Parts: sequence; structure tokens; C-alpha cells
Amino acid sequence: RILVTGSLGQLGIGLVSLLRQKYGNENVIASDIRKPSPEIKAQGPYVFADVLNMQQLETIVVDNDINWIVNLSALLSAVGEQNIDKALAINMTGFTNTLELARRHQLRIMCPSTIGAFGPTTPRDLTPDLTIMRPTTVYGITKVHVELMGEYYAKRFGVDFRSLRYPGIISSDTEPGGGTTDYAVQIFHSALKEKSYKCYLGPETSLPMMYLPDCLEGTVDFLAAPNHLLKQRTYNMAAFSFNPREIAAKIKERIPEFEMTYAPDFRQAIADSWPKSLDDSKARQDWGWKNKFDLDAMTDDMLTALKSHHK
Ligand code: VAH
Repeated sequence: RILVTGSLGQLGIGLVSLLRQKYGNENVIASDIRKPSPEIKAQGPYVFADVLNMQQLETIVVDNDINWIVNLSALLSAVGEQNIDKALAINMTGFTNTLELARRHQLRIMCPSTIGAFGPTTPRDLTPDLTIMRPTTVYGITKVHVELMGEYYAKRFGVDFRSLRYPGIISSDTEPGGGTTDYAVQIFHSALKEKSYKCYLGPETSLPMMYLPDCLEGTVDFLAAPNHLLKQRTYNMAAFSFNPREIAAKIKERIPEFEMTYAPDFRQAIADSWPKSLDDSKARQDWGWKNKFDLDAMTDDMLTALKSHHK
């Protein structure tokens, strides 16, 4: 059975439903610290879980015969800078609790990392899996801790720890969770509602991105990959890169009256410390990662999906 924490977030909702399609509703326990909507609750088993409560987590793991845990609970880059103590608690202590449970109960554990685990001294073009990691956000620092502690437990205790460095994730049916890449989702909603968008990043700020369906399919493939295929515990994963000027042009091709303006804020410095593009060739070689959506296909799919919501 699989336990997913942070299951009500941008990735969690879709990941839980994809895992349930693959493994059966009853075999995927969704959990979060927030209250699910009646629709979500109706889809399958849901438990309230606070990753800071080790005893409660251990009871859930034992009572539900959990053997995989996917820990999506985290404060992302922008919100983490505004709530340092909560980001440290959830992203470090919360993760450490799930990692220790994985050791005690021989669980496979997946906890995402991020392009935010890289920093301004990291080579920024086609950033490889193994390179300098000196992030300058609390979020990035906590995710380097996830990677290093996960790899320590894998080496020392044989824990099946896995991690993917996600790029910005673009989704039509879920809200992003307070990151620096959230503009790439907001721009679509704003384009349809106001035919305009005021972007908090400058026009040339290129970042690695991925469409949510690709992220979820890739994550499920990675979770299910036989351990012997994984030559490393943590992999870069991306699909394409773009900057605000490029995505605005793609939207303008489809909505000619769309107007983009720029008002960079504190998130500009965060974005400037991150890679512009990732080398994720090891993920493609070792366990078959491939993205199906390119920038044009994602743009079309987002606008189609949102047009049905915004009616
Ligand atoms: C953030 N969307 O912006 C998250 C993600 C790579 C970005 O970690 O913080």
C-alpha cells in the first residue's frame, strides 16, 4: 500500500488518482494536514496526517500495511522565504520523520527535490545531476538535506530512497503551492480572464518547466522502476525551458489581444539563482523518462482545459 503525504497539493491530487488507477483505490492512502473536499474524500481512503507527528505517522504506516511512502509535504521557494521556521520544520523534520519510518519499516520512500536545490554558483545551462549545490533559499537548502540524508540512509541502512529534482510544474486543474514558477500557471488564468498578465519575473528569466501530466506519469514510472535500474538516488527531470517573453508570445499566438507587463519582485532573485535548463539524460537512460508535451502542446492543452473551467 502507498501513503502519499501532502496529497492535496499541486502534484498530490493528480498523483494519488494516477496511482489509484494503477494500483487500485484501496491501495493508495491519501493524507494531508488540510481538509479534503467531499469529491476528493469520495475517491478513496484519506487520513489526516501531520508529518511532524511521528507517532501518528507510524500508526498510519503500521495499521495500513504501507510499503511505499511519497512525501510531498513541503513549503516551496517563495512561501518558504516568508515562513522560515515552518519551512525548516516541514521540509526537514517532516522529511526526517518519513525517512526514519522508511528505515524502521523497510518502506520505499520518494521525496521530491527541485531545481531550487541548485544555486548561483551552479552552472546554469544544461545543469547536470552531479554539480555544485549551494542554494540560496531555505527551500533549496532543505531539499539538499533531503537528497543527502536520503542517500546516507540508502548507503548506511539500505533504504530504497528516491528523489526527482522537479522543474516548474504547469497544471490546469490544481493550484501551484507558492513557488517562484507559479507565474507559468497564473499567466494562463489571467490571459483568459483579463487578456493580460503582470509578470513578477523579467522577460528573459528562463527556467526549466514541465507539464503536470508528464510529471505525474514520470513520477509513477520512477516509483515503480526496479531498484537495479537506478544508478543514482536523485535525478534531474525536465521537459523544456522558457522565459516569460516566450510563453507570452505563445499565448499571444492563440489570444491576439493578450498583453503582458512586467513588475519583478523578490522572486526575481530566486529565479536568477536557478538553472536555465537541466540535463536530465541520466533519467532518460536509466529508467526511461520522456516528456510527451512540448511547449506548444502544453500551451494548447492548458488553454483548452481552462476554457472549459472559465465558461
Ligand atoms: C517553486 N514550483 O517554484 C516550485 C519548484 C522548481 C520550482 O520547486 O518553488
